[in-house]
Amino acid sequence: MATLFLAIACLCCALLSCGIGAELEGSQSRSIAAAREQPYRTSYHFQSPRNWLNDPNGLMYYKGVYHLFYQYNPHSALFSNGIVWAHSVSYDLVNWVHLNHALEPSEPFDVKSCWSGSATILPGSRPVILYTGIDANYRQVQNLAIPKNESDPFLQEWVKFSQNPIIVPPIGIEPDNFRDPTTAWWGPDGKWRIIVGSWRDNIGMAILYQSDDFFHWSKSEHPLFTLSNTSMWECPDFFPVSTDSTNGMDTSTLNPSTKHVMKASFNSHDYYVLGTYNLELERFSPDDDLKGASPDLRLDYGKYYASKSFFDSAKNRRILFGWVNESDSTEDDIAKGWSGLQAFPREIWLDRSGKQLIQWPVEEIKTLRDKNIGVKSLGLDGGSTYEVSNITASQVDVEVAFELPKLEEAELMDPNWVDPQILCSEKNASVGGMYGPFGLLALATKDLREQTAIFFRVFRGHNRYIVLMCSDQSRSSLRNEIDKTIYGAFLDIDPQVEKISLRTLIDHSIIESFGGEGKVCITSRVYPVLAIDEAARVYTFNYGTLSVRIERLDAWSMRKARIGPGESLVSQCENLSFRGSEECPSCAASPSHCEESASAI
Ligand code: DQQ
Repeated sequence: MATLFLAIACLCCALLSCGIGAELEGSQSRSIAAAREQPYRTSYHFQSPRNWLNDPNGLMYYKGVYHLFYQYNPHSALFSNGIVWAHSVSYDLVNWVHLNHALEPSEPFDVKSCWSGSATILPGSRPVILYTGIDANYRQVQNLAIPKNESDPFLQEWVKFSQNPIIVPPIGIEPDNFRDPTTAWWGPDGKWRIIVGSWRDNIGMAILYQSDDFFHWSKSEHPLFTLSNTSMWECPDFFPVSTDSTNGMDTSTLNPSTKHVMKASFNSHDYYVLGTYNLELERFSPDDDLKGASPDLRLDYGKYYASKSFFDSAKNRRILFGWVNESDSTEDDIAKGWSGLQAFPREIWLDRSGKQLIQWPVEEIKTLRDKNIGVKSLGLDGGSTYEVSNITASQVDVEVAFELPKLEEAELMDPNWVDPQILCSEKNASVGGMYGPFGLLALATKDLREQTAIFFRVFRGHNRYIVLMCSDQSRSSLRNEIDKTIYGAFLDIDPQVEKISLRTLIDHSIIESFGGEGKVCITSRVYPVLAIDEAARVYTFNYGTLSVRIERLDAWSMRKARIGPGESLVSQCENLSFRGSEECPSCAASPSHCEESASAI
């Protein structure tokens, strides 16, 4: 532990002695001016200071520190060759410090780019990274990197294995359809296994590899999973979830109380299926069909891609990160000077039904909660809105639960309404129904000319009620030239026994919504022209003819997370209570790589 504290102290001193802290803080007026020039930068969602960002990579918890690596273009706000693994560290998944890039294109096996991959912590607490290199011939090959110094909890320097690549595209697979190795899992037979995403003859697949030593890998006879009529399977993730608790499990856990999740990113979405993994037979048997279409389970029904999970051994939970792209134009991204952010980290576990996953923002988000507004038992008549006032509506965490007193009067479900996204578009927020639309209007102007409606509708089906959840961006901005797709999903709850709950994280240009206590997640990106900063408002609304009741509503103004190169790890540590009796380090030395740390990003 002493080594850890010394290492932390070194890094803090590096940051502090560079004087970056002062530069970051700036004067209040400067930051207000910056906010006006950059109304879409987020306050508590992870972003890099500038340029292009995409997939989260190599997530891990190591020696008291969370590591987020991510795809990053150091030269532009757009994607191009030369992608690196940028690297940030955190004590709490909320506040982050940017470090030097962990991997940059440099060798024949990754000279064009260092693409996505994963971290595995080998026995003896030894972290390794597997990543896809784009080689000199634009082939996608799998490479290995190890930390230069395992005693550094920040894992600042990485060494590429001299015998890379360790896996090349197999016969029959095009060299540009072979990427994104997963975290490895270890079997009782002493073998490591990974999957690599691929595609051939219109079939997406997770190709399985095995190894005795992590260096030599052999391809299994058959892929672990295939799916016809999809695009390339990117960023697969394969992990166990517990059937009898909400605790997370190490990726290698396999016992009778386990189900496995197979997740892949394709057709612009993150789909998953639950199933049973038989290690001896190397078979994954899904509980349901995955079709790559609307009835499939998705981690998020909005804008969310290339997600990756990891097991957090500190808190026995599994955590998910996902990339949220822009919805504006390339020209806008160049003008903003940046593109892309990470969704707020979510804890992920199996629902009691065993039929789907639940996701919820990690509990550490509560450290950012500031002023609270609470409302109890409020009736919302048809056609009414209610403003949640006296909060920072551009930067807020809202939880609300609705009761429907006369469910039997809900309108009838048409059996032809099978696609929830189409239904949300046809019955958007301006189309009145009986029960619904009701929900929240986020990033709205006072006259509601700009608004993003996150709402529900409830229908009466044959022998059950059907709840639809939508996120309607069609009026999110007075600007036209941005993607305003309306998203939607069916929410598997019974409104006779459960309240219809919604939690929404609003952060300037991102709106992350969790319906039914995390059963459905919908993330959207919006670019209001007027509903920015202090001018933004948040309302609850009910445009159905039947009244609904807000059982409770809580909204918290959110503080800004400390994300940047100049943040002091010492002060971050001091603000945390989860470290219990452990003392925070004191500043002792100033390491030589100080300037590099500051200039890397
Ligand atoms: N992004 C990476 C690839 C991956 C894709 C390149 C998914 O490795 O397949 O930046 O967004």
